[in-house]
Amino acid sequence: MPSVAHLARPGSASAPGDTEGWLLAAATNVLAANWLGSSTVPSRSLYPHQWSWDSAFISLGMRHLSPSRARRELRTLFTGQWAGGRVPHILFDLATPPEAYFPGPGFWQTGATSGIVQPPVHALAVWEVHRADRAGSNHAGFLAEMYPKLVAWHSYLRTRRDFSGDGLVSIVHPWESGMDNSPAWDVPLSAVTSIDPAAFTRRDLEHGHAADRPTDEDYGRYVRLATEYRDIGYADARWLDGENRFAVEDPGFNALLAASELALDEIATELGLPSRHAETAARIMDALVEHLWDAESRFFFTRDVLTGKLSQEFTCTGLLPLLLPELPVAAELLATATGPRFGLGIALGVPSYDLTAAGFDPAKYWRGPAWTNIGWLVHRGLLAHGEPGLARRLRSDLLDSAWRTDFAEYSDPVIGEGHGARSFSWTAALTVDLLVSVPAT
Ligand code: 2M8
Repeated sequence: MPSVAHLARPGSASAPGDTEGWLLAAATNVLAANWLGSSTVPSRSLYPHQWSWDSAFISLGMRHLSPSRARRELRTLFTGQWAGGRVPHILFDLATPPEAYFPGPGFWQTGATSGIVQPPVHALAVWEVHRADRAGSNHAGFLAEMYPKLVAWHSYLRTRRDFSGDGLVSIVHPWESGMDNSPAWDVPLSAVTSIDPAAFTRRDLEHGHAADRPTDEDYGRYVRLATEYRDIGYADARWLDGENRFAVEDPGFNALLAASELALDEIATELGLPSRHAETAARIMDALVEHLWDAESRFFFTRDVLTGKLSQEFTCTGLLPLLLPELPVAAELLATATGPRFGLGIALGVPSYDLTAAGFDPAKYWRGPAWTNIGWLVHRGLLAHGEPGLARRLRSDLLDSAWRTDFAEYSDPVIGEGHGARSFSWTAALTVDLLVSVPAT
């Protein structure tokens, strides 16, 4: 285990009975053990490379322990940025054996990255990392370095991925949502022909329980989509031509883009630059409400761009617009969040799927379990909408879960049992942030 001495916060040594101090030290240990030298792996076993949105969440916790390392995490990720602004969802550690993860660099054929993306949490992370250590960040020229990269990243999404023309970004693969196996993708994915599972070797099953992971048939569809996208050279303009396509507007992805535009506005102002980012954020929010909000269900659904249809599945991505402080339907969305479908205030964390749905499964990947990153985002949304009591309860659940499950990748929202990888980086990092950022009253 690498030494964590240099990551310890001053005054954070735990005393007898100091459970939060103990938890902070344990989370710090996880982050130290998962550090590769210039970035952090989500998990040593299951995910041995750098993942895009994981790194953003990791930096949000790391900023309290070592702001320079948090900056390094984000800067490393952006070394994988493509010329057109795209930030790939994986930056491969080429020293890791190719058989450690599938699909690896040999599959994507782009050098050291994948070709798809993940939700744009990065500007928000860059801004928070900067705020944690303004002097060090200014000295390192962090904001000035990151701002044009972030602008190019958002511009790629907003110009190349607005397939409907309605001002919303589409994802071309379930993996792009970060919520891979969500029931929200079942209908659009059913139009995709699965590749014969014998044609590739799943590495995820070597580490996770097969019953908790996506089925072979769905995995074959993931591989089919990635192959199709790769084979047109990742050319978004050509994506809607042809068969075996997936193009979906995801409320969580777009809400994070809007929240990140608000962060870009703060960054531009700090740099003394003119900014239109707040207007852009407002336009994305308006498009979310106009096209993905269902007033009768009081929920944001995903929209299949190929059929124009809204999904009817209540999945946690529909809660993420709560991140937007000006959201005009926040009260209605909060009513859904605290109702029987998500049980906020009663459930342990934020369930990834409707507790009342026939297909709810508390252990299956993104089909029911609670994930710390979603809990952290909803916690932020609750604070933005004047719900400190609910936020406090959620914070306490998230910390409790991290403690009991050894920083599990995800957990059962009913009985609290941990699932997936343990010593999972974003669980540890966001635990640090919850411990340090919000007073435990
Ligand atoms: C999971 O996704 C990867 C593919 O990107 C996988 O299943 O192999 C998701 O939970 C995703 O949100 C996460 O970023 C990634 C690494 O933690 O794992």
